[in-house]
Amino acid sequence: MEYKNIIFEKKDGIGYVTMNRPKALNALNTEVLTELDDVFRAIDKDDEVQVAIVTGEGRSFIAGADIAQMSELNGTEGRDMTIQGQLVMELIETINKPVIAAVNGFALGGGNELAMACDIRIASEKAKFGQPEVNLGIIPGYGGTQRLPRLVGKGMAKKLIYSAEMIDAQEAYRIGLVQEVVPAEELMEAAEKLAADGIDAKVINIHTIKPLDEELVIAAARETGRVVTVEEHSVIGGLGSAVCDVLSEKAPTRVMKIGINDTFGESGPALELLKKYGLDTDSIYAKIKAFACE
Ligand code: CO8
Repeated sequence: MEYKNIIFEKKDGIGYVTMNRPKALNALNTEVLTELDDVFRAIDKDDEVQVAIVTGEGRSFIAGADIAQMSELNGTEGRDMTIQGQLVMELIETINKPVIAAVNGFALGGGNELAMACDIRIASEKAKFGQPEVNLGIIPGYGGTQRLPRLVGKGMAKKLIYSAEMIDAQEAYRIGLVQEVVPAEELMEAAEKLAADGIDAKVINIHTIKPLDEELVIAAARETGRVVTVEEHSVIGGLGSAVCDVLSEKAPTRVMKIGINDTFGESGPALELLKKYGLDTDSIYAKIKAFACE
């Protein structure tokens, strides 16, 4: 497919997806969503791409769904565009490769939702985040009502969604929406460094590490009969890949990532799963520590 609104390049194992509709602050219309769907399907299948980085051309990452287009849609078309957006976010979240959002500017509405569908978010100091949909009489319909609370907690997610407040990169970092803030001129370098760590780590089981969705975790646990936890922030490099590498060679099991709070909290589905399979948190934790020491 020939792209009009995005640029796709690959270099040294990294696939770069650059949103390229700067006059509309890279807003997502149905054509852009179709192109994103195509490019992420291609990335998923492309052996030359091990990690993807999404960023935006100009002063915006993505300023949301295209308001001009939305205002012209009838109810059925509006529903179709909502579902199309949801499917693109789900695709990004579940492809077989890590996806890093390098947020250069506005990440609003559907733009923040796309950033949240990525595995990791690095922000430029100039980035701004928000879910301003309520100002338009709609909701964060591309999955933001689900992904935002998972990242920042229910209370903070509701505060952001109800208020439509726009926050800066430091505040986004403080609440856990982004994992790193860097000066604007260092953004791509920082994202590339993270991507290169992922490539070096040769994470074999990234597909099974990626799912955060409880349903997927439960399904995979049923399939494998085993649960191994990996600390949330160590998907690329560090403890996560160490556990991955060791387990994939030494133990015939698949590795999953579960939010650390789910796993070690006093209740929750992950703990129930551990119990169900006769595993206790202490032994799992000891196992992870042992692998990390090797
Ligand atoms: N859609 C279409 N065009 C946009 C958008 C957008 N989301 N955002 C900005 N633009 C366009 C502007 O219309 C303007 O175009 P033009 O030059 O032709 O007039 C150009 O980009 C530059 O924008 P501004 O002049 O407004 O630039 P400012 O620096 O003054 O302001 C802002 C920048 C603050 C980002 C401002 O443009 C803004 O508030 N944009 C809208 C942000 C927003 O509300 N986003 C949420 C959209 S809704 C959404 O994402 C819903 C997703 C889920 C849908 C599911 C349905 C249930």
